[in-house]
Amino acid sequence: SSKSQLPYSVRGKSHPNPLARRLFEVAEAKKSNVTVSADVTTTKELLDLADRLGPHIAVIKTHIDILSDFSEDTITGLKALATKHNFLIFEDRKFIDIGNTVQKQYHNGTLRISEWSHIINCSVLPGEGIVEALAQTAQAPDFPYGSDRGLLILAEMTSKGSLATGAYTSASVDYARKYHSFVLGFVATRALGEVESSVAPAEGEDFVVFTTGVNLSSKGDKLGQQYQTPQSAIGRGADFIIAGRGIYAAPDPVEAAKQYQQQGWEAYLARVGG
Ligand code: BMP
Repeated sequence: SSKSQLPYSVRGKSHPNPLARRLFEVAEAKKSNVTVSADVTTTKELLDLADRLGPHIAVIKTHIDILSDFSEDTITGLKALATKHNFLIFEDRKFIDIGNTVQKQYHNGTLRISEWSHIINCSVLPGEGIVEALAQTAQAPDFPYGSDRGLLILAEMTSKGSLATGAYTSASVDYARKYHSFVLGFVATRALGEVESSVAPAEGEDFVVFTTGVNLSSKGDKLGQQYQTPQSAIGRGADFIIAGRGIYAAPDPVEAAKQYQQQGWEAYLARVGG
């Protein structure tokens, strides 16, 4: 956004969304814009990774449905570590269905995502109703988790041949603007300020950009993933960089997390001129 030249501390103070304020505060306090994509398959590995990497990350991104042993202990453990290390939790569930279904997938259900995940995301393939439905659930007067929840719209994807382009990406911006009290921003490969939208921006609009597919040592994988470096992602407008295998599959994940933290932070400082 046009705000991307401003320090997180400034954006955090003026942001209308309480969770965005918290996100920027966490980044500033820990000097980290790293989200680790903790794509491991057991609760023990997940909690162990979260505890070891916790000091170096702003957000942990989960795919909770790849755990072979998801239970109450997963939720309790994750929540405790988020408090211990002051990071936020982002369940990368990519909701993509009619409003009535996603409300049930988000709130209650087997995975109880609304109970423990600060940030969720969705595709706008189904149209505006998906965003409306998730916002309605999280903003209902009897929603138990208050204003501590927010949505990222999956506006682009990093995989080869992605169809999340053009009119799809424009609609992502439209719905983000229309539901800006619940939408924190985007998962995208760049800032989307220039994307054509049929909805006018609110005054002071400041969407947060999370960029996946960040890796320091690889260009991609054999299944179509395409990587860029922290410098490249932040130069293109990422506010938070998301790295998975680059960190958790490194010989020493803690050292790798520190490296992404340092490079991500230096690229951010260079961008804001600090
Ligand atoms: P890795 O850094 O190991 O390639 O992992 C990338 C992570 O980001 C995965 O969890 C994947 O599901 C997610 N992701 C992605 O790679 N590209 C996208 O466009 C959107 C994603 O959520």
